[in-house]
Amino acid sequence: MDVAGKIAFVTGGASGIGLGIARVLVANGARVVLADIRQDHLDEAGGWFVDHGHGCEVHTIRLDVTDRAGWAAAADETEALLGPVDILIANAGVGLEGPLDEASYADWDFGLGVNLGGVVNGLQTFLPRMRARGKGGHIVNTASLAGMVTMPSTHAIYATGKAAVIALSESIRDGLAAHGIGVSVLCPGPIKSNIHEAAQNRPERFREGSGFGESEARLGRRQVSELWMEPDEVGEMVLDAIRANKLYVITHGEWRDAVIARHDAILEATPTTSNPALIASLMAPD
Ligand code: NAI
Ligand code: GGE
Repeated sequence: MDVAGKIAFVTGGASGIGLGIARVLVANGARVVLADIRQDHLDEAGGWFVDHGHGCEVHTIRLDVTDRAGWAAAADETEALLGPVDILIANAGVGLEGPLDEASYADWDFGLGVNLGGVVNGLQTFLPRMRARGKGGHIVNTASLAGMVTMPSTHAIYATGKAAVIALSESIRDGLAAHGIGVSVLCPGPIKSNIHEAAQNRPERFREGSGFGESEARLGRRQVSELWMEPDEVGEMVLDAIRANKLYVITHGEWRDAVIARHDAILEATPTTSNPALIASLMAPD
């Protein structure tokens, strides 16, 4: 599908990759809602579009992607102001990391709640609306290369959520294709962004008992490297994936050997023997 004249809803749209995607969509004729938990990011990003003559094409909504009632309200607000959503970019995420031994339930709930739950809530909110309208659409979920390769234990929560976003995106594709809705999963390597601000993006209820305080404070002092990719370049890759309904968007080649190593190990452990009747036996009767 093309994006000109379409309505896009971008979570985490007020910073980094989400903002890069939003800029590219607007430059190509879409109207965009930036949905984000951070009011400071929303004000700055909204101001940028006004300054660049696109104030009318962009609307900002404060949304915590773990808040299901908030999702319904944001979808209603979007429909009332701009019209029904054609493109969902479920991109909001947090780069939490820390020693596995220190991880508490608050850290697991925060990491999986935002990075996986945010994508689930987006799908549950917008799929029925897209379906009822019957005009198709496209869903882009932001995962990470960290969901494709074997990660160190400091990133267990992050990798768990991102691998799940990849599996979710892969498995919904056939069911959504039947309704003319495309699906892409974005797996970036390092991109210039504010991902180091995880501590500032942690909703109040996930703060008590966190074991990641020290790691999050250290991450907060990390500098963005000039080596990392510009978010607008990611936006162009996402635009191409929406237009051609490409499943995987992988921004970097640096982890190619790690992808091969993981898939080789999986194949190595997979028997070559099989009983053709076995898979058919799993089908439930009508
Ligand atoms: P970012 O921090 O610059 O942007 C993320 C935006 O999401 C922020 O504006 C933040 O306020 C918002 N956000 C955080 N929690 C939220 C919540 N509960 N509800 C609504 N909005 C929320 O970071 P970046 O890097 O642009 O991250 C976007 C996505 O890209 C994330 O899912 C991240 O895991 C993923 N990613 C980032 C990579 C990178 O190198 N920057 C690489 C691979 C994946
Ligand atoms: C740029 O900063 C980050 C971060 O702090 C956490 C996660 C990520 C980027 C990304 O999702 C990717 C980078 O490609 O995840 C990795 C983080 C560390 C090592 C390897 C990663 O992916 C293969």
